Amino acid sequence: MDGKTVFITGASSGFGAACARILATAGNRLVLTARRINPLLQLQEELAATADVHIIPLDVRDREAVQGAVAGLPERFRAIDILINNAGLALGLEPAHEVDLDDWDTMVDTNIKGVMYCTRFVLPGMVARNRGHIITISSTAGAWPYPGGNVYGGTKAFVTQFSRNLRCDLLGTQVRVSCIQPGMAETEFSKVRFKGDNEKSANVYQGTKPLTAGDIAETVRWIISQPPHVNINTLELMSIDQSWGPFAIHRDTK
Ligand code: NDP
Ligand code: 8X3
Repeated sequence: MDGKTVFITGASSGFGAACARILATAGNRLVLTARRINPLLQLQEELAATADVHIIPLDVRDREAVQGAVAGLPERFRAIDILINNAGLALGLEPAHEVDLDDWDTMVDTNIKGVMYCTRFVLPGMVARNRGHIITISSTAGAWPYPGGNVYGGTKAFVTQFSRNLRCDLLGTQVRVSCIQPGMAETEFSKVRFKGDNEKSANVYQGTKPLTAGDIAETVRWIISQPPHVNINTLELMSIDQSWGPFAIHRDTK
């Protein structure tokens, strides 16, 4: 896979930055987006020798900004072959009755609406060219419930089902749609979830060998490199140190 134009959301850290690094080795054109410009500038400089990199400061919650970013791409980046819908976050781990509603709004706006906007503005070009690949990062949290996962898991269930439904709409075209559902991976994810509390975020991974951003990028590369007639629909992966728990049972001890 080379000579492709790849548009990545959330490229300033974690999975998105790792995808940029792994896809930059093949002579591709990369459009890297996120809210923080400095990490994007650093990545652009780091990858300059291997890929043509265009960076855009972009908040995926802003529908007009997403539309403008896609419409305003320089000519050589305009024909997007691969959209990696990666930008996203979890905020908090409180039970539903204690949660900060602003956190729920932010997760819905980013993880659901951001994916909707990017997909909707990129997809018409892919359909017109009859080629393309949309890869969306969901989560095990979208398939398996856990305490405090409430809206985060709900947003990820949305993107998993959205990806499947896109496949239905795109049947008869050569546009592929894939959804990746990673389990625990060590990135800035937990620092964001726990709002900068480094101790809490370190505890998540303590004593384990979590997935890395590189593992997810390698998975993306594998999905992309399948022959054009092979569509990976959904792919779930976890660290060997993570598994499911038993059903929780409340016993009345009165
Ligand atoms: P990181 O926090 O390291 O990266 C998240 C990226 O999303 C950052 O680049 C951030 O950039 C970007 N982002 C967040 N909000 C916005 C926004 N409003 N507009 C644009 N970009 C935004 O975490 P990960 O790399 O781990 O997370 C990537 C994706 O993977 C997320 O969707 C996450 O839910 C999912 N995931 C993570 C798992 C994990 O355990 N780490 C497991 C399963 C799924 P910036 O702040 O500069 O805008
Ligand atoms: C991130 C994995 O288990 O923290 O999506 O929800 S988890």
